[in-house]
Amino acid sequence: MTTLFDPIAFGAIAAPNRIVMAPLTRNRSPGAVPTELVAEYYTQRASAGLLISEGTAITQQGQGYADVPGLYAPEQLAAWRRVTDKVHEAGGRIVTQLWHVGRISHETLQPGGARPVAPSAVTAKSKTFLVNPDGTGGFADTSEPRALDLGEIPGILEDYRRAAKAAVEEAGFDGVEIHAANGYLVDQFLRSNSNLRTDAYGGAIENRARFLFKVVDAVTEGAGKGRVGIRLSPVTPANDAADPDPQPLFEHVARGLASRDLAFVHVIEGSTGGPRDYRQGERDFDYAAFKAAYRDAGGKAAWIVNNGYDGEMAKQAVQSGAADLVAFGRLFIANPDLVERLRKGLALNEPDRATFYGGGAKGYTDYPFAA
Ligand code: 8OZ
Repeated sequence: MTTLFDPIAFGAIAAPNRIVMAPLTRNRSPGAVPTELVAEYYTQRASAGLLISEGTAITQQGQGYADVPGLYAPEQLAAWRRVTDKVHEAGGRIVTQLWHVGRISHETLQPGGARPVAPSAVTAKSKTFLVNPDGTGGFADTSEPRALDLGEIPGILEDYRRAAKAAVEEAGFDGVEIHAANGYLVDQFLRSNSNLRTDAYGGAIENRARFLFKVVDAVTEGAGKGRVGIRLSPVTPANDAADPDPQPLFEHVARGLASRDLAFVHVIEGSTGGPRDYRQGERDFDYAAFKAAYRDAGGKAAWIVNNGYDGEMAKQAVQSGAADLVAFGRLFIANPDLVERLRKGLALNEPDRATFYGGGAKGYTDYPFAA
């Protein structure tokens, strides 16, 4: 019987266990450059089977929140190299999450104060987080986006390819995860409420999924085969993502991904950070059918599940074969040694919400290891 603590190899990655640290936005990289504290934070968690970095902007246009790190300037890549070197010295593995927020941004974060870009000029009913010049932080409505011209799409795909290549070759990551979840740019193309395009990227499911597949191909060209994963959230309402019937949309996505040589597919079940039984439209989403669509089409990637798992649920998911690995978010914020705690059945530290976003060491690198 396969357990949560058994090793697994997928693509170019060999993990000593099936416990993954989920990507977690922490807003502790002023000027988009990760600090030494960021390196310490990830290194503390290096016993995870795989670390997935917080969402990291592929370009300044892809930035949507204050103090989120990037992959588009030499000093950002050099700083990430210090992070990945420390993680590797500690025996860990780390991929970075490639992030373009699309319309979930604010003019003050964009190059030249421009409007954020999106599939269509539809403002999200969502907030972003900004830091004021006096250092205080606050939530702000997302700005009205402008629709991407058809002719601009190759440039965005090139941004993905370049960031993926730099992430592996310069920043030293073991691979990359494409952020295609939670209402950001790739998800905005998928959903009928944010994609009103009438060209080859809008309308029918096949068209709305086109951008995602092109991003996967560009990122694979940049990072190399076996070094690319993707994160999807079929039903989440995060950032105003909505679709009347996600099942056929995501089964189409699953079939298209099957032929693309991914290392892993990472699925958020339910509402991100919220109820697992959340649904969009008339019917419950069938996650087993979604996975079967991928496997039946020949997909070989490792299957990572996420959202509200505790140790028991995770053990069950791996033992039953429902998943190959399980990603934990909040539990990893509060427990740097989560693997050991789950293995030994030790008590868990409680995460402190007040220090999730922004700040320094408090609530970041000061959670205690088990005695
Ligand atoms: C929480 C706060 C800001 C961003 C996501 C990257 O939902 C995020 C995010 C989460 O994927």
